[in-house]
Amino acid sequence: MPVSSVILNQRLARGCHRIWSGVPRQCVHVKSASIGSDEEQLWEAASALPFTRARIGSFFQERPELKNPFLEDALLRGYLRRHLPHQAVFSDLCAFGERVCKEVDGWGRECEVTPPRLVHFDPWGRRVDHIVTSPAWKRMKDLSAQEGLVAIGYERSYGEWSRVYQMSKLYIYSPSSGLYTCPLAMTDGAAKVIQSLGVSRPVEEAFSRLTSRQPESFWTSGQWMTERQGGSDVASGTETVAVPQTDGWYKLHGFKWFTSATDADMTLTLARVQDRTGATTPGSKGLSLFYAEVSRGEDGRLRGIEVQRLKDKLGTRQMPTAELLLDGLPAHRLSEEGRGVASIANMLTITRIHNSVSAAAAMRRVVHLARDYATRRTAFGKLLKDHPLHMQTLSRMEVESRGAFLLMMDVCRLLGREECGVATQLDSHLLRLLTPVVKLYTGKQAVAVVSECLESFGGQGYIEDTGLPGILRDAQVLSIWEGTTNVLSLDVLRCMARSSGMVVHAYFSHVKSLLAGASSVSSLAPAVKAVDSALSELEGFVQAAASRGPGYLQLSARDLAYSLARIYTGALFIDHACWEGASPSDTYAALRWCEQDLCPVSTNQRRGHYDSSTTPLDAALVFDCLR
Ligand code: UCC
Repeated sequence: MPVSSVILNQRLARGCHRIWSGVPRQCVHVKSASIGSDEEQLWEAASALPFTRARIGSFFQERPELKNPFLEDALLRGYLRRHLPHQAVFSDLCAFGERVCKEVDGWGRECEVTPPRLVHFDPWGRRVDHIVTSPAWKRMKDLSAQEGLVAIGYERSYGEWSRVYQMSKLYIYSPSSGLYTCPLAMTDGAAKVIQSLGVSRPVEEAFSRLTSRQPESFWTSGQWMTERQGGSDVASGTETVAVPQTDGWYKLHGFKWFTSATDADMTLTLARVQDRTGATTPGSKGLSLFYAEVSRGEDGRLRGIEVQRLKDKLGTRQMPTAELLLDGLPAHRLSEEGRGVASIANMLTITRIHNSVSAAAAMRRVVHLARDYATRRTAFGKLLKDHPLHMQTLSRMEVESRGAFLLMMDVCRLLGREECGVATQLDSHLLRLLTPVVKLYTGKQAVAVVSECLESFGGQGYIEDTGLPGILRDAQVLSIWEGTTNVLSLDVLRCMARSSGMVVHAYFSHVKSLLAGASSVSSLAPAVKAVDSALSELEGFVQAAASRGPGYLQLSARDLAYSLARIYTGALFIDHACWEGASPSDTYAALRWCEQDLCPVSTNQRRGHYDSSTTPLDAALVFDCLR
């Protein structure tokens, strides 16, 4: 190659610094072809440059570092300092946070890259239906027992604050858990159902295993509710029948369309008891709640279960989700006949709260990583943290994450009070109303915040082995399972109607009492004013809507639930910022939260969104046949 070409290549190499890796390959070719000393000197000079030969340059972006999630979370520590100032709790959470970032987070990644698989047959053709999970998934089970991730809620060592302690631990753990929080949510829910129905034979042993700290005896539970006809409309969608046996047990026959974490040791499930003629009662009144163990016979086959296939999902790939044929599964009836939905409702309350913990935790995790990345990544001549627009974006996400945390923790507080027998009627009403509210609101927030946050890593946020895309995929399920946003919005209406409005009365009086405590804090005045006026609007809406038809209320259900969430969270922000140990960040976050439209249900009412004339227009728009 002529010397002039070499020089040209060098210029190209300089000009395309960092972006064009084609140049070095040509330089390699030059070296092998060089014969004269001039050319060798040129080669020496060229190889001192970046991107010469087959090099890829000297610049490598530093990865965001996961630090101890307990120590990094000022709001979590502040909240616990305020409500649960026990040295033992702080030491445990700090040690666990260290374990999560140093050890467990890697296992979570292992779960993601080694998803479960189903082995239907053994090498000799016998049906075995083995769900093979990764070693990391199994380690998660042992860790869950050792760390008391379910047990803490039942040991109640910290009385009414035990749930807050347990959920703080799960909040630290969740984003690194490889979705092991899903079986833990159902395990906790099953323990709660058993406890509320009475811990007696034959579920005594199951209860002690579900709440055990011993890895060798710890069990997880499934929650098999969803059938082909629908996951939401459980009352009419459940076809599984329970055939009574002479020993008092039942055999279940049916098909469960989504069963999560199917490697569980036991399950709670719904079925319709058959009478002597084989008939069953339709609807909700025909459903009973059953307990079944997942076990194998001497032939190695699952007793009464065939695993049809594993689901191919957008996210939660770390965890097996299966279709199951129940073909004579031995089961014990836990509820009275026909009280299945009411009896499993406790499980739904627990899993919905766990869902909110995971949602708040996902937001916290991405903001934590983005914050760290902003101190490492330089663009346009300075670190990301020195770009005001970038920091504005991160601070908005920080406010959302804090809001999700405060709302979620308050529901955990209420749950703890109820379980320890210290809940007032107001607390119980609030817990019933806020459980669907926190689940639906934080589930949606998580998808938005995680999606937004991936942008703050640039293209790296879209690269699979950074682990970041998996967080978004897993967040997407949070607004779907355990009741979609609309189903839960309707649950809000249902509990308002069933309590004859008591749940909203409790809501209004609690928010007012939180605001009253802040009336003299001038720095929070704009926030207090915003929440106060949104609350008046909401009260006005609820009073007026009562005289409208059910169709009107139904159309408002989603906005109503959002309003309940935003106003209540605003009051929690204010309350937390008033605490004597609060920081200026707490005040600033409260002010920011309260700047948004806190009462979208009034806003959209004024726009006529719930008027009956709007419904045909909405439908015509969707089908594009507006005239
Ligand atoms: O299984 C699934 C995936 C498992 C994965 C777990 C992940 C956990 C999170 C992990 C975090 C990482 S997903 C399953 C998803 N399916 C659902 O969530 C069901 C969604 N549908 C509903 O929630 C519906 O609203 C139904 C099924 C509850 C509605 O059924 P009914 O029969 O129409 O219900 P009714 O008639 O309204 O209520 C029947 C009884 C009433 O009690 P009584 O008879 O005493 O008046 C209600 O008060 O049940 C009571 N009840 C409730 N109680 C109904 N809902 C509730 C509730 N939410 N809380 C308390």
